[in-house]
Amino acid sequence: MESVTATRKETAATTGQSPDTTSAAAAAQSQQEIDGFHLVLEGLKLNGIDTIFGLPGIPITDLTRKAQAAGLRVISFRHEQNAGYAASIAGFMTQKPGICLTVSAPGFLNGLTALANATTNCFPMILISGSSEREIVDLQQGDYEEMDQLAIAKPLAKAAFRVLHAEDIGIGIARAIRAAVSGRPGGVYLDLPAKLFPQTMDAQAGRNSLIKVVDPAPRQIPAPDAVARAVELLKGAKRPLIVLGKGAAYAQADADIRALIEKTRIPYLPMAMAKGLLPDTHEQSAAAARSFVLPEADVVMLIGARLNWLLSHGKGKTWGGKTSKAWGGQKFIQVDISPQEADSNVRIDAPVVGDIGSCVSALLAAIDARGSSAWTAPPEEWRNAIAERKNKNVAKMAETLAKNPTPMNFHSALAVVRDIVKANPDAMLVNEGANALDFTRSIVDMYKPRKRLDVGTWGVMGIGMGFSIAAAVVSGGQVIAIEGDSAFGFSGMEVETICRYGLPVCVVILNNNGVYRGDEVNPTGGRDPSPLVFVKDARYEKLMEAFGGVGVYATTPDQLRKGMEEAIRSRRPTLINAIIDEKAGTESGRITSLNPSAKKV
Ligand code: ADP
Ligand code: TPW
Repeated sequence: MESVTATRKETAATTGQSPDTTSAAAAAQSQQEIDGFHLVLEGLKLNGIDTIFGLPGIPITDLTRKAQAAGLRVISFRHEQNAGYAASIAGFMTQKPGICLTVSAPGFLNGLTALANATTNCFPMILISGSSEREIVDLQQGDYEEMDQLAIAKPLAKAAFRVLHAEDIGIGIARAIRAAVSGRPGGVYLDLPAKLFPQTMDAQAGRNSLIKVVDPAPRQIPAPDAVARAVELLKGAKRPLIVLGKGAAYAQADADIRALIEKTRIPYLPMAMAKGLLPDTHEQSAAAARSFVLPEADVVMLIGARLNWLLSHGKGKTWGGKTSKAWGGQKFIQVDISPQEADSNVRIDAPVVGDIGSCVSALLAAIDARGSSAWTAPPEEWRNAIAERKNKNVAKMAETLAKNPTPMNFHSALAVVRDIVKANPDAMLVNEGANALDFTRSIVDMYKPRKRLDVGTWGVMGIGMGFSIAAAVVSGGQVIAIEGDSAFGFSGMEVETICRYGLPVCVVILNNNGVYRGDEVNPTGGRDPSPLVFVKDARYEKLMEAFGGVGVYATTPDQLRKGMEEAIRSRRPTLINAIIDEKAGTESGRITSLNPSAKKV
C-alpha cells in the first residue's frame, strides 16, 4: 500500500470543503497524483455511467461537485429514497446500473429501501454511500453517523462491497457493475469510507488500476435440449398462453419477442411493466380476458415473469385449481436467466435458462427449423373464445368510461389519460396508488416497450417522483405520472427537484381525499380523523406552483384534458389536482383478497 498515501487533510473531505489547494506546488503534485474522488468518477465514466442520482453531505459533498465538474450529470434530490428509486428505474430503462449516491448512516438507510426494492424487482442499481471511519465504527466509539453499513446492506443487496484503498477503486466499481447487471440484475451496495476520497496515488498507476468492464452482462445461451423441450410442449398445446413480465421488457429483445408471438399466434398476457412490449391493442393480447385465460390455458410460457403473488403463485382458483392452493393442471415453460427460479411455486415442465434475447431467438430458430408449415396456430376455438371474452369486457369497460359522473370517478378521469397517452405514445407513464394503479393499468393502453413504470413486485408506494425524474432525465421526453393522493405524498417534495431541473413531468393526482378512499370516519366519533383520510380539498397543485411550475385544479374531465394537453405542449412541470369522488375506490384496490380485514364495500 506504499503508493497510497493520505496526503490531504481528512477534515477537508469530511467538511464538504474542496481538498484542492491553490498552491503551485500542490498543483504540480496533483498532475502526477490522482485522488480517490477522481478515481471513483473516472472509474464510473470509463464504464459509460453518465448520471448520478443522489443527495450531498459529509463525506460525499465534494464527490457531487467534482462529478459535475467532470461532466457527469448530477441529479440532486430532496430525499435519498427518491434518488434511489430514480437510480433503479434508470437501470431498468438502460441496462446500465443506475447510481445512487448518499451520505453515511441516515442517508444510506434512506437509500436502502430503494436498493432492496431494486433487488426484488431485478433492476440493476448501485447504491454508493460514504461511510464513517472503520476503526471507530468497529469499536463502536460513536463516530459521526456511525453505522456498519456494509453488514446492513448485505441481506438486501445482490452483492455488497467496500473499498478501503484508492488502488482498489477500479476493482470495486468493476465488481459492483458486474454484480448489478450480469445474470439476474439487482441492487448492489458499494461502501466508500470518507478516508478513501482524499487518498492519493500516482496518477498513471491510478488510471491503470481502473477497469473498463468487458461484456458486463454476458449473453447466456440456453441449452438446445431445453429449447426443444419447450417447443415440443408448446406445439402440443390446445390452449397455449404466453405471459410477458418486466424481465422481458428489461431484456430489450422487442422485435424477437414480437416475432415469436406473431409467428406462433399464441395469445399473450402482459404483466404491468411489460405492457406496450407489443401494443396493448394487438389482437393477440389477452389482457382484457385475464381471468378467463389463466384458468383455461393448458400450456403457459412465462417470459421474464415470476410465478409470485402477482400471478397467484401459479395455482389456486385463479388458475382453475379446485381449492385456493391446488394446481390448476397447467404445464409451464419458464424462460428466465435465473436457474433457481423454476419450481419456486409450481412444477416447471420446461425451464429455458438463459437471457431472454438468446432464449427467444433460439425458440424462434427451433420453430423455423420445423418449417413454417409444420407450425400451426393454436386451435381457432381457443382464439375465438378469448376474442369473445375480450370483446365483452371491452364493451363493458367502454360503457363505464363513457359515463360522466359528478364528481369525477377513476374511470372518467382515466378515460382522459387513456386518450392523452394514445396521442403521445412516446410519453413515459409512471403509476402508483391502489385504485389509481389498478384502474390505470387496465384502462390506459401502452403502445411502446418500457414506457410504463410502476410499483412493481412489492407494490411499493413512493416510487412516483423518483421514477418520473429518472424517466425524464433518461428519455429526455415527456413523463406523465398518475398518482393516488396517498401515493404522491411519499415523494411529493420532489416536485421541487422537477422544477429545479425543468423536467417535462405532468403529475396527475387522482385525489379522493385519502388512502383508497376518503370517506372513512373515526368509529369513536372522537376528534382525530380516521387513519385513512387526509385534509379534505387539499390543494396539491399549489405545491408545484410554489416552485415555479404549473398547478391545475381539475374537477371535470375537460379541465383535466386541457391541463394535460397544455403540460405536454409547454413541457413545463405541471401538477394537476384531479378531484375524484371520495367514495370512489375499494380498500387495497384489486388486491382486497390479500387483506385479511378488508372492509367490504
Ligand atoms: P413481473 O413482475 O413483470 O411478472 P418479475 O419481476 O416477477 O416480472 O420477473 C422478472 C424475471 O425476469 C425475473 O425472474 C428475472 O430473473 C428475469 N429476467 C430479468 N432480466 C432478464 C434477462 N435479461 N433475461 C432473462 N431473464 C431475465
Ligand atoms: C411503502 C400500503 C398500498 S396502496 C396505498 C398504501 C398506503 C395508498 C392508496 O391510496 P392512494 O390511491 O395512493 O390515494 P387510491 O387510488 O387507492 O386512493 N407503504 C408503502 N407501500 C405500501 N404499499 C403501503 C404503505 C399502501
